[in-house]
Amino acid sequence: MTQAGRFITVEGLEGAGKTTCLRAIEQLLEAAGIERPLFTREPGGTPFGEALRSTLLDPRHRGLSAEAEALTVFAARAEHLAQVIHPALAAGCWVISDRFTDATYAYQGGGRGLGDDRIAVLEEWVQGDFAPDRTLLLDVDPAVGRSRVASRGDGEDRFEQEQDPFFRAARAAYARRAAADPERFRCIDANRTEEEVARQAREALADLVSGGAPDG
Ligand code: T5A
Repeated sequence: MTQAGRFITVEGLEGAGKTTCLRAIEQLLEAAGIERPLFTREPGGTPFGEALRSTLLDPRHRGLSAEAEALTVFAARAEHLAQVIHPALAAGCWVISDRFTDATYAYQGGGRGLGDDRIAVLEEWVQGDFAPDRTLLLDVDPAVGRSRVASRGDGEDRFEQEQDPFFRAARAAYARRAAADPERFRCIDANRTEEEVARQAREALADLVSGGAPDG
């Protein structure tokens, strides 16, 4: 049996509920008979990428320059693409990533104020015109997301220590990306209950899944 691999990304601010959404996607793919989906994340996804992730999230690096941050996420992404994403897609697997390049436009482009143009240079350099087939954007009020993260009670990483203006700018950058590419993006109201977010996630992928089950 063969199947066409698809690349799905899930985006949103902290506490948007990406974990819930990823569980719903896993169940959806299983029910549709899509075999061997690969779930991965950014920054991360490879030993090198996970090491960079730990460094990026470490609160001791508070004040890291926006440029260093952007270059680091793209270094991790280059390795993720070469070692994991491209090989899996070539083997016909679906790849589902918890964050990808839209997060760089949101956090470094918007939140840190680097702007889209400099991110676009790195994007072109690292990935050419490669892009997700579908991106689920979990749009959450930053205050709602942050209160969810706080109630988890496991401490704050370097990004979670940022303040409201940072998250508002990141949310606005995500919204601009989604508005500019409605073919790829599906916006999910992540202020709703976990069940409702899961339902919206399933709906957002229904067309791809129905066209992506194994043939033959
Ligand atoms: N980053 C990443 C960049 O700056 N640039 C980049 O290019 C990339 C790729 C990664 C950080 O790196 C930055 C962005 C990030 O700050 P991360 O851990 O991947 O960090 O991202 P976080 O957003 O911090 O992950 P979280 O785990 O905090 O968010 P989730 O996954 O969206 O939230 P989740 O599902 O764990 O839920 C959080 C809590 O809320 C509850 C859950 O039970 C949980 O307790 N919850 C809900 N409660 C009520 N209603 C709902 N609908 C709920 N959904 C979840």
